[in-house]
Amino acid sequence: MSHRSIDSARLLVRIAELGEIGRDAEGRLVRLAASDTEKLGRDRFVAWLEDAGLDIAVDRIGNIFGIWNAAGVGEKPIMIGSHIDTVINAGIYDGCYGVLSGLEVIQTLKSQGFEPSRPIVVAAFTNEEGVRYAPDMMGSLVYSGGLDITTALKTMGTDGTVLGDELARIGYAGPHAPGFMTPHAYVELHIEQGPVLEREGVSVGAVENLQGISWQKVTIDGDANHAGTTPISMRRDAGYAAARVITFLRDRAKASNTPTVATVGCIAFEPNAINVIPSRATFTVDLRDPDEDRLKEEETALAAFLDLLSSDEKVSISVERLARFEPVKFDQAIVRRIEAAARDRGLACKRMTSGAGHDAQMIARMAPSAMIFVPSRGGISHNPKEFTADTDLVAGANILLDVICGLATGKRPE
Ligand code: HGY
Ligand code: MN
Ligand code: MN
Repeated sequence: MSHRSIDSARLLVRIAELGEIGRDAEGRLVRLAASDTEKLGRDRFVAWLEDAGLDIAVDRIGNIFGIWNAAGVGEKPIMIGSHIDTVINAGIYDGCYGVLSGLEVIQTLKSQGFEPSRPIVVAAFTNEEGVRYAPDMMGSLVYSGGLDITTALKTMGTDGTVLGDELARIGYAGPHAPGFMTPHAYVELHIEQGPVLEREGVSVGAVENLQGISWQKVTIDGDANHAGTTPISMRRDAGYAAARVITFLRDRAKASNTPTVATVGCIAFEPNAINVIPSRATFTVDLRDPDEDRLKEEETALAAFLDLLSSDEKVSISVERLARFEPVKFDQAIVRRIEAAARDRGLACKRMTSGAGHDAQMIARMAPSAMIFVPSRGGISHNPKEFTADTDLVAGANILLDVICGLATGKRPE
């Protein structure tokens, strides 16, 4: 059976080129949401959309859309999306692979004279990573009505900036109301960012659900005091208390025999001096579980431990919620299309749960959505060592092509 195929060279060249945009003095890839480096990435993506002859729209939260109004203008479009913002010292595939593959699919179909029954759109959502402005997946959350746009634009970043000001400063505070196009269907292609596909030698993941996410910021206040003269029994040591939380979370997750994961990714001490007992420790807690009840149990257990700790260590503890998303189930019909497309191409395919958060979990609030995964070498991501083989990148993009063809004609892929 002959299959359509994307222009693999064009896709791979663009992934590599975008992966070089936004590197800092140490060569690290850092394109935090609404930053100057992210603007460079946005500008490059918009230039590619223009080259492809697409209509371009930007909404008030800075989401960028390339629209192929081939038919059924104004009808619900088929949307392909992901993100081009990154974490700190990122790999080059997370998010960018899905956005550039969406553009590639549209350009391929246009060049092959394909006549879709409805518009096809590629989207780059703002602030998927949530590193500078919490919560993560913010642009797609606002787009799908999960967060009020005015509230989102007022979000204060970890650097004291305000998201709305930064979007205006980089020229991406667009005119369109978030949600101005309701997708007929949404498909996101993404690297797995985990070890499963590679370990099982499977080329394609048909992602049928995504785990719940809980982000909190914890502040522990004790007393600064002299590191040499203060007896252990007299200390109100915020640093030591924070360390007890970190080990509590790891020990609990490890002992749980469930998929529960817990991460303390950011931590800061005050006054942060070698010979001063920390008066304050501020850190983040990222809890995840595919089961909502278990995720709630983890949050309750943490709260109880913090209560115990505050009396044990004579410190005061406050908690701020940064993000909370329940587990999401994706659209079974689209998942079946992904499996059929892999089968038709003779590729092994496995149904999966996503451990990472993605824009698809937000767009699933407004349209049938699902995801396609391709293997990550060593399961590594959010790390410059992030890697997916070209053959897997191309295979995933061709699966996306087939799924979009099927959705755009209502029929199975050719
Ligand atoms: O946090 C996540 O899972 C995603 O990378 N934003
Ligand atoms: Mn991502
Ligand atoms: Mn990510």
